[in-house]
Amino acid sequence: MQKRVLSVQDISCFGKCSNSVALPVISAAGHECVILPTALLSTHTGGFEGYTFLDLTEEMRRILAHWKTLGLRFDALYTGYFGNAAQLTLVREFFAEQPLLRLIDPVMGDRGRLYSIYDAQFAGAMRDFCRGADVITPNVTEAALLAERPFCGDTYDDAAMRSLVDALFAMDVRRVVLTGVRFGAAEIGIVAADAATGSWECLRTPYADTYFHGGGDTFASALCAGLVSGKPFDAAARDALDFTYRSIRRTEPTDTRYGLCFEPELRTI
Ligand code: PXL
Repeated sequence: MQKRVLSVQDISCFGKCSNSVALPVISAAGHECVILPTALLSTHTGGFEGYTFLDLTEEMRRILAHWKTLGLRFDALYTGYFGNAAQLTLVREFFAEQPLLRLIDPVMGDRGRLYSIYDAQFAGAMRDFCRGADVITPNVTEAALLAERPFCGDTYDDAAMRSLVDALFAMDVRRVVLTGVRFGAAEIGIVAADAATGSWECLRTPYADTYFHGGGDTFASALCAGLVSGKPFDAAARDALDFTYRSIRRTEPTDTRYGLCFEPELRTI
């Protein structure tokens, strides 16, 4: 039977991220991707002046109430950018009883800074929301926020990285994929760790020396697609990283706010 994924994140009309990435990537893997939009923006908030922002909390409430009457079921819940903390509670309560794969990309910030609409209180609410997740995919900024530690840059020695991941496991999370980890001057990549098996994989790609917007969303969507396809965790993480890297290689670095050129890679997913 075809698998059904629910993607809960915003729609940013311009600047490929969130649902604009989740829909094609998850669909290309052969799965149905249903969206529950958290907000509607003219662009993402990463570098465009004067973006519009329509909060959809009340509409989410109405949509979920309708779905309840239909008894809809999903195989996976994949969440990203939320409009506010109340939305976290809404989604948590709705899915409290459903046995499904929970992949949470705790989107809150990057390069040591919170995105413009969030504050420390939201980070606390996201910490609660992550409890019980099968997989979380924080970048190093988000990992520090979740673990309530100061941001110490994107280069970690092995002991510091293990201590950070252990702090995330203590939030009752089964698997952590730490993204945007620098491995020396020439490489960047991820750490994929599983609390139950103790597996710990550092996966690397060449560092492009440019920050491309939407890389985290491309990675998390591809990881979600792979896990729903039944790939083992490490293989799904490796393939998602490769997909993201290939998309970055195709992206013209003229304006990195415009997102990744992932479309030509969709057939490889
Ligand atoms: O890529 C994460 C993201 C998603 N959605 C919106 C954003 C960002 C990051 O800036 O602004 C609206």
